[in-house]
Amino acid sequence: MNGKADIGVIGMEVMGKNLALNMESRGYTVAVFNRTESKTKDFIEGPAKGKNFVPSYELQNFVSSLKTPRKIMLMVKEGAPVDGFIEKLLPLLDKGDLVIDGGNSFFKDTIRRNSELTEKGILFIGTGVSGGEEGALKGPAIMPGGQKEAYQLVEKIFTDISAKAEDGKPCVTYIGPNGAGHFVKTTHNGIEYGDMQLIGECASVFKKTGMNAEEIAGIMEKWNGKSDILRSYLIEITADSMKEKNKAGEGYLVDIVADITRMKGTGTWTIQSALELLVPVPTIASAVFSREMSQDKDLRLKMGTILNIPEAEKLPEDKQKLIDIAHDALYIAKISSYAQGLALLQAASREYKFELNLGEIAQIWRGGCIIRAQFLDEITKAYKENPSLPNLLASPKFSDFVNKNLWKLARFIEIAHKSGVSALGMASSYDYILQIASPVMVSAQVSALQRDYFGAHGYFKIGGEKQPEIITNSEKKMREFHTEWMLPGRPEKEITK
Ligand code: NBP
Repeated sequence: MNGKADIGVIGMEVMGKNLALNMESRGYTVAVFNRTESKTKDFIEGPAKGKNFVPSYELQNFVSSLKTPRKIMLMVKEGAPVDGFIEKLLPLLDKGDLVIDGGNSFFKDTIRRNSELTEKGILFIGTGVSGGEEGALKGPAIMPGGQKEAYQLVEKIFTDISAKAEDGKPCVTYIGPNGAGHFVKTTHNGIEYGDMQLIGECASVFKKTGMNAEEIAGIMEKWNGKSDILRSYLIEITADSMKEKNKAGEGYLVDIVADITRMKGTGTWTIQSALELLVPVPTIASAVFSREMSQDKDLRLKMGTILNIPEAEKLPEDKQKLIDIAHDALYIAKISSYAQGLALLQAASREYKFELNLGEIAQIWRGGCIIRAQFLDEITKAYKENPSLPNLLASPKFSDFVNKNLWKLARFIEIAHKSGVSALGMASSYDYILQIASPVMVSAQVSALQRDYFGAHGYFKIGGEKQPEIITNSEKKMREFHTEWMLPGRPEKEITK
C-alpha cells in the first residue's frame, strides 16, 4: 500500500483544512477532497504546499488514494451535505471501511446514519470536534461516538492530533456508541452558550456602573490568573477582545459592535433534547433566549421608548466589593450551569444507552475546546471520587463553596435588576439551585391542584393527611387522587389504575 494516504478529509473549509494540516504535521499522509475543486487547489498550492497531501478532484480517485480499511473524515456542513457525501461514497467503499462525520451533526441523524451504514457493513463514527480554527490546527478536543472497533481504527490518529491537557493527557476518549459523540458535542456547545451569557452579564453590570471596556478587560484578566477558579479560555478571550480599540475612530470595538448574537443551532438542540428528556437546563435556555432577544433590535428600540427601565442605583458596595461579588457569583452560576448540562448527559445516557462516563468527558474538555477551564479539573476529580454523583452540586467540592457564597449570586442579581440590567442567565442558575434544593416545591403543589381543578388531571399525595412527608421518586409511594371540585362537599376519590 506504498504511497497511499493514511486518512482522507472531505471538506476544505476552515475545519477540514486545519484538521488535515494537523494530521499531516503528526506524520500522516492525508488525502483531501472538496465539492468545489478550487478550494482543494487553493489548499494544495497554499498551506499544504510541499507537504504530504494527496489531492483528488474526483471522489473515485479520492477513495482509491486511501489505504484500506479506508478512513474518511467528512468536515462539511451538517445535514444534507453529509447525507449526500455518504450516498456518493457508499458504492465506492468496501465492507470494514470507516466514515467519520466530524461536523456538528444532530445526534439523531448520527443514530440514523449509523444504522444505515452498519446494514451495509460500513463502520461509522459521529464525532464532535471542538476548538474552532486554531483548535483544529493545533489540537482540538475530540468526542467520537460509534462502534468501539471503528474507534480503534482511528484511536492513534485522534490521540496524536488532539489537544493535551496541562497534565499531558489527550483530550479525546471513546465517548460511547451511536450518536453519543454528537450528543456530547451538542451539550458542550450548550454549556458554552451558558458560559458566554454569564460572562456577558458580568460585563453588562460593570459597564452600567461606569466602567469602560479597558477596565472590564482588566478585571477579566485578573479572573484568568493562574490559580483563579474562573481561569478559562472564554474569560481569556473576553479580556483580550474587550481591549480591542475601534480602528475606525475613538473608543473600543466592543462599544460599536452591534448587540446582536447569531447562532447556528447547537444551543437550540441542547434545549430541545432537554425538553424531550425532562431535564431542566434553565441557564442554557436563558442563553439561547437572550440571543433570540438580541436579534430583534427593532423591537427593542421601540419598546425602550415605551417601558421605563430603572437607572443604575447608587451602589452600597465600593467598586472592588462589587467585583468580588461578581467573581463568586459567576463561579456559582457556572457550577449550576455545568450541573444542568451534565444532568442532561446523564439522562441521555440512560435513554439512548450511550454509556457516558461524565468524569472522562470533563477530563477531555480540559483542553482544546471552547469551554476549557481550570474548573473542569475539579469536575473530573469530583466524578473520580464519586462516579455516581446524583448531580454535580452534590459534590462537596462545589456544595461547600455554594453554601458559603450563594448570597453573592443573589446580591449580584439584585444589583443587576436594580440597575436595569437583565441577568437572565445568573437568575436561572440561582433558581436552579433553589429548586434542586427544595424538598417541597410549593409552586408545584399549587399547580397540581390547579390542573386537577380545571382538567381533572389528578394529583398525588405523598403521605399522611396533615403533613406531607418527604418521599423520593424511587419509593413510588404516591397515591393519586381527584377532587370533584364542582360537586357539593367536593368529594375526593382515590384513582386506582
Ligand atoms: P462549513 O460548515 O462552512 O461547510 C463548508 C463545507 O461544506 C465545504 O467543504 C462545502 O463545500 C461543503 N458543502 C456545503 Br456548505 N454544502 C454542500 C453540499 N450541498 N454538498 C457537498 N458539500 C457541501 O465548514 P466549516 O466551518 O469548516 O465546518 C465544518 C463542520 O465542522 C460543520 O459541520 C461545522 O458545524 C463544524 N464545526 C465548525 C467549527 C468552526 O469553528 N467553523 C467548529 C466546530 C465544528 P463547497 O466548498 O463546495 O461549498
